[in-house]
Amino acid sequence: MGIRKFKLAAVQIGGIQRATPKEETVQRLCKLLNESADNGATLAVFPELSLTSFFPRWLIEDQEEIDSFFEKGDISKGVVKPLFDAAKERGCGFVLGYAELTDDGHRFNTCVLVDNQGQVVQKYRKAHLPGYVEPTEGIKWQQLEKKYFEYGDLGFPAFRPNKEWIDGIMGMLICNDRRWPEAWRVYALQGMEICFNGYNTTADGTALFNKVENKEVRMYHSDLSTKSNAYCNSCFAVSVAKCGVEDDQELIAGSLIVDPNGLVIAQAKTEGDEILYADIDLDETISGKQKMFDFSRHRRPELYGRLVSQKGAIPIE
Ligand code: CDT
Repeated sequence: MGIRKFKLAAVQIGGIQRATPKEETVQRLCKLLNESADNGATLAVFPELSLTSFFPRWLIEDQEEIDSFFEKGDISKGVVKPLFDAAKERGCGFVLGYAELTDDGHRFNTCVLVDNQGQVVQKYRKAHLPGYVEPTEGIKWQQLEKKYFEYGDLGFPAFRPNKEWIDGIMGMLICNDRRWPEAWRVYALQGMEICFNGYNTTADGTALFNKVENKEVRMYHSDLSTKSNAYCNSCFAVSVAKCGVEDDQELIAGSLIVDPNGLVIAQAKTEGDEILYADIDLDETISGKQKMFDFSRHRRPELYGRLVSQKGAIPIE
């Protein structure tokens, strides 16, 4: 029988510089996983692109250089193996974001959930890719995720990990996905009780996105997305940042763990490596799912057709 109550560690990490060897970064992650386990955590959640700098900020033309940011084939082998070994040795699973290059040449912004036996339980590939395919002229930092990655092709598959470990229904999102309520709802319609989301969100969005999107507003949007979607889907939500100054560009921090009422259980205070802990009881999701958000009694799918039949807004005349 698995557990419904467990200690979770949200492992915020400070910037990873382009020049840092991956082996060094993996050692840093191992140390943080070991510290999480020392403090009783059963699961440690790392952010999006936890092995490298956030390379979509640059226009890189050299294919070998692009490839150096990706992990090819089986993620449990190669440079990340020490983290898998640590998970098994310490009985502490993890969620890890990385750039995936498949054996047949496809590229995704991916994360995996690895259990306490060091086994990959589930993979998720980012569905909502922000930014552009082509660089924007006249700005210092690009957002070229649409150039380097393909759209995730796995949908939003909720999953139960190894039932000898945590007995709950989980889902994963990556960064920009957290801003799209549809993604959360598709998971919630599969009974999701906890959602993991890693992010790399640049602090200054005023040049490329919206002139009000300074660091403070971006932090607010990040919190708001996590809290509101946790509440409306009656699930725990764990949003974890790669943050601080990375290759001269600032990323927001503010990692947080939210309960099914949308209330913050823990939030990061620093802009660097910091582990947040929360005692999760998955049964706390039950009341919301049986009352306010009892989908089977209250949802009106017959009125929601536009959600799937239409992509962009079509303003009325
Ligand atoms: N990495 C990532 O997805 N970043 C985006 C920045 C786009 S700005 C709205 C994010 O949604 O945080």
